[in-house]
Amino acid sequence: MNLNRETILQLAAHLEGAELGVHDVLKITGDHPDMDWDDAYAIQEEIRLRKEARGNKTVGLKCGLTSFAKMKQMGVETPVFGFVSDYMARPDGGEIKTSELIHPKVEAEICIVTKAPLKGPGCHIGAVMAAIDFVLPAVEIIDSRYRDFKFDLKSVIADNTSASRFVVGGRARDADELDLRTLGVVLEKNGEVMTMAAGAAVLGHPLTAVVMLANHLGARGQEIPAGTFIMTGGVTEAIAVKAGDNVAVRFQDLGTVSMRFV
Ligand code: OOG
Ligand code: MG
Repeated sequence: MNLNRETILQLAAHLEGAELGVHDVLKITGDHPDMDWDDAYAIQEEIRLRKEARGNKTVGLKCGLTSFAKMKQMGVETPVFGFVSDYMARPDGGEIKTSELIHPKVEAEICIVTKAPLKGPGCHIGAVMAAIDFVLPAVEIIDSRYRDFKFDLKSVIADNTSASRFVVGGRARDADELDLRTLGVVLEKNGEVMTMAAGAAVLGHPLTAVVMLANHLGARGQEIPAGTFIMTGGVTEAIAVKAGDNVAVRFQDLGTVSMRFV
């Protein structure tokens, strides 16, 4: 760690203030070029503690920048991890208020809920398969607090990986009924196909993202508890949305997740 405690707390307040106040900020590595990975995750952790102290429950974990399309879109090469809070959840088919967001984008994600704890280091895809309770589809609405979505990995980790809203829908399925690599995903906006991919777009297999998450937390002495909702990351590039847009994402074998931006 290169930043002192006071700076970590100040940056957490700065970034969460941008989220809650719906305004953008410049990437924080500009003023703090010596910030390291542990500093970045420490800032994110403080944002989580601020939300929990306010009474918001942490309701899931997210992997980000796990698909080649996302890495290419954002110009980065390493997955990142964050969390989602209760107030970020929106119902399937519901409305998302753009007045609460800076510059939202949508992405299609294959998600799991665990039934057993997962602990790294040494977590592997077999352990993840054994720990899955069910698979379900979601759309994440990301909203980087950084101006024009311009950031580097450390800045985006500190900003809780752009977490903003998420919609879980479709139908839950047993993992052994699905081939997550060939599972097709079609993202439509206003009735037009914008982009599509198969599950393998995420690190060759979406569960690889969960393996990486378990090993990332394990290196910090933490485990993923049973009953955890985990988003494995956008399968395609993210698509910008504005008020008036309708989004529907069709997941092979998992149904459709939709929402309206107002
Ligand atoms: C970072 C968050 C990425 C995903 O699924 O790839 C993410 C960003 O692109 O703003 O959630
Ligand atoms: Mg995402």
